[in-house]
Amino acid sequence: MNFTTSRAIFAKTEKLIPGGVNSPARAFGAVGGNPLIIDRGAGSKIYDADGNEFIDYVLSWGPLIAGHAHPAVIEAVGRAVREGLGFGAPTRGETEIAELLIALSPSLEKVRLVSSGTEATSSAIRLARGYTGRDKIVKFRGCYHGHVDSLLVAAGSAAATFGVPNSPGITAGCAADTLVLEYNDSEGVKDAFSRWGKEIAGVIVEPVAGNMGVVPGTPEFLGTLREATRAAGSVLIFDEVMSGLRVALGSAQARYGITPDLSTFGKVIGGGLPVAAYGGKAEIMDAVIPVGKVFQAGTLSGNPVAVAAGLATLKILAGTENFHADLEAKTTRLAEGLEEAARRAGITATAQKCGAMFTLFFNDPADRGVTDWQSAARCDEKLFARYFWGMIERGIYLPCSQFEANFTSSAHTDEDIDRTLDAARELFASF
Ligand code: HOZ
Repeated sequence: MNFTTSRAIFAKTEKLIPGGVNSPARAFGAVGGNPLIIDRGAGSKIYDADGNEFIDYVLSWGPLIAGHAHPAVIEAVGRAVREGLGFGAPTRGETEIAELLIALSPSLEKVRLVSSGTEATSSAIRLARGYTGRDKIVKFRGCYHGHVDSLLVAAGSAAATFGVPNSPGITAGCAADTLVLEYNDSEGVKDAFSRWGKEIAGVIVEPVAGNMGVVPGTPEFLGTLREATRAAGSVLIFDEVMSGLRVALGSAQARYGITPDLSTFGKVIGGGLPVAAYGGKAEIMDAVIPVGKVFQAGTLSGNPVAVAAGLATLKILAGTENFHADLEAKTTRLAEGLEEAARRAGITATAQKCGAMFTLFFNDPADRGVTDWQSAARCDEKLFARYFWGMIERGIYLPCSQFEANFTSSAHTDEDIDRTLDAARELFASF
């Protein structure tokens, strides 16, 4: 495959933008080489600056659950653009998307739109503190909640990929009220609550972790969080930026049957444009300004063009029979097929999935799968890098880190899955 044009453009970009990327997850830091410059996408495929075609399992890091440039989404965005790019005033679309999101999500009584997952999680944390009048927040090692100062401690995603557990620039004071516990460790949760329960404002957790690769929370762990927070009067926050509307129409909270007090959304609810949200119990949400005193604002919050993309996407999900069941079946065939291809070649790998997200972990043979950050960190990243580039050479575009989730869309066909599995079989046989 020829990457000459991508290389030339990236060489220039590197001089203009730190690392040549506007977000570190895209930097190919863990796999080496240069990121490809992507020109366009259609359905399940993307095309780079050299004209190479790839089946895409990044999907803009999750939002494109209906594939690239879905006609209904493009039509809705085009219509919105022609009516004006933004007003800084309420619009009909905001009412419609709030109504639909609340109808689909078991825990939502009220919701506030923002523009990024980071804004959603930082607002939810502030709200939990403002509502309870307490300071401490619990997070879990390997979970990532955007680049919120107080949560960028023992974080997953690019922070894990680049080995930056705590970023310079975050004051000790800012992170002092963040308690870091181990994911899927119910005893650790019980212990922390027995010591500090009455000081804990909230617990934030990815119910299906996607930022150390896909590591589903166990029902027992998530149930323990629900019980412990309820007993202590703390706010349970499900960060569903990645899992929201993807692992089920009602998100992870419906799949697990556990109702958090607050939830954050992003990615799928924007359909590829910048929409995110936080919401939950009306009593807590009414602590937000202008009803309450907890401040949060944004010029682009609820932008009509972005909302049009999100709303069109939600209507596809809600209006297509068996949307999630079909997508999950496709994802299962792919994930299990990749694991089987590795096994046949004598390579230890475990495919973990939930709904339409999965990760093939090149895990330590001594571990029974990946259940927390420790077992994720023991994976063979060098082998992952060979897998990544081998798949690129075969026309398959994967997330460029062992610690990220792969995503599927309704645009991925059975033929796409077959081609991906054929590529993996050929590649693993060559190792
Ligand atoms: N939240 C994304 C993956 N964990 C990162 C997206 C990006 O940086 O582009």
